[in-house]
Amino acid sequence: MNAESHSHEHHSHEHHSWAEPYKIKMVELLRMTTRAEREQAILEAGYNTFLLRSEDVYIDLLTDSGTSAMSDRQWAGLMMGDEAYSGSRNFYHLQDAVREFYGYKYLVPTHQGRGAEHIMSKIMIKPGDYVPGNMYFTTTRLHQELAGGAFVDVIIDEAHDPASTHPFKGNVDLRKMDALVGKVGADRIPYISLEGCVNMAGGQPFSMANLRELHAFCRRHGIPIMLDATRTIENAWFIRQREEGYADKSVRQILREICDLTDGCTMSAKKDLLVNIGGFFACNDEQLCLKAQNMVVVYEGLHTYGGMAGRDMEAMAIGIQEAVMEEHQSARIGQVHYLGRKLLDAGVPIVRPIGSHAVFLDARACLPHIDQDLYPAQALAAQLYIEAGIRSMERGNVSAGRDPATGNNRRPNLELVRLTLPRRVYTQAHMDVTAEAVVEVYKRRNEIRGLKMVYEPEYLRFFQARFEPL
Ligand code: P71
Repeated sequence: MNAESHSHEHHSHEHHSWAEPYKIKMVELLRMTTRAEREQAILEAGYNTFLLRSEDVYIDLLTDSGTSAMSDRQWAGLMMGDEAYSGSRNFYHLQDAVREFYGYKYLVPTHQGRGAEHIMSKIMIKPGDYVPGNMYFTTTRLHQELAGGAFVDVIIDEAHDPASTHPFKGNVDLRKMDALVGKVGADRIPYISLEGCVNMAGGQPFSMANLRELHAFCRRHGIPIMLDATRTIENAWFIRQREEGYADKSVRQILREICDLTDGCTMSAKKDLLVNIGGFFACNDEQLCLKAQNMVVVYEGLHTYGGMAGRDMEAMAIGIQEAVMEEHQSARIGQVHYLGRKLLDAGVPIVRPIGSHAVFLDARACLPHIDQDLYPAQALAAQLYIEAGIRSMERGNVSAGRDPATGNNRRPNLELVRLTLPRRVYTQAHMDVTAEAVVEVYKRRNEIRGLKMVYEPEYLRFFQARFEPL
């Protein structure tokens, strides 16, 4: 099955437009800069796009995390915030929405995704445990390691190949799971962490068929499946588009079907759920919930707010309802694919198939003359900023960090620059400008040089590392 086959794409265009199902009520003015100003700004930022001031950015494609536009209904929800320390009505609204749309019985709110990961890792992982996952995510793996666990990658090989057009590159390789159970024993595997629209693989979904197989395998071995639900609604949309038997099911139904095959989740609500801040842990097991509730009061806040304001929980409850709307997902992912197709048509190497939340430039293919330890993706992201004031994010050797055993850079196969689209924020003309800028940088790729890392923090180095040009 080819996910990008032409007949398929024409079909979806003929039957429903993916134009925006909203209109614009308020705008935020952007500041334009000169090339000289941008050269100075990136120099001061140590060639790290995380260290730029947002006022120096024209089109901000750093992340889709907390950067989406809330609707008028969500803003109205903010005014209904119940800021009581305990038992806020907004908590109960959120719990009802999570029960209705995700199906998990128990909800423990947290300030954002990594807060939930911290709590889940602490209550579920014992030192010496192994935690399989369909590719690492930076914060997820760090919390697993800090709890004494070791992450084990069990995603299919295709996910590590930017050119593979497998329609479900987020799938788990059951042979890798079986080998891990054979090697360490199921009792040293506290859970498998399953991510939808796998971020580090390029926003690649898993299939329902794969999840069903994984579910059967895990039941046999008594291993819980903990979902990283951050972009699961987007994953549900891909299942509807690509998987046999799902064209007539709603995103909402598919989401429930996914969650019903899992035991709980962590959530960064800053993505799918259309809010600027928030997250949660959810599960079906009462004992596990009690442990999470007890841990959340140590690190986040009381178990009915977990670091969020009441108003944030209300905006999230409303965001869940908007996120499962078909026309929302179709416009959201449609816009990502519009940008991706422009770059493919121009011959720029990107991760295929085009994913959910971003277009990922293949920096290794763009800049084969730069060794990976001179950080080609970091250099490419800096050049894109200088070219047009567009901010992107390195997702390669800097993000992957060092192997704790050897101390060497991990040198991942995927050396990528992520152009991430906030939801409901930018226009088609912004996509055109972005594509033109990427093509300009690509044309002069042979002149781009690598970078030397001159400051390296201990944890999650990509956020604060500084570089100098060679
Ligand atoms: C993204 C982010 C934000 C981020 C985090 C770390 C490095 C760079 C950027 C956050 C996620 C995520 C998944 C799948 C958990 C988190 C943590 N993504 N799981 O993509 O994508 O959530 O940021 O709310 O703490 O830019 P959190």
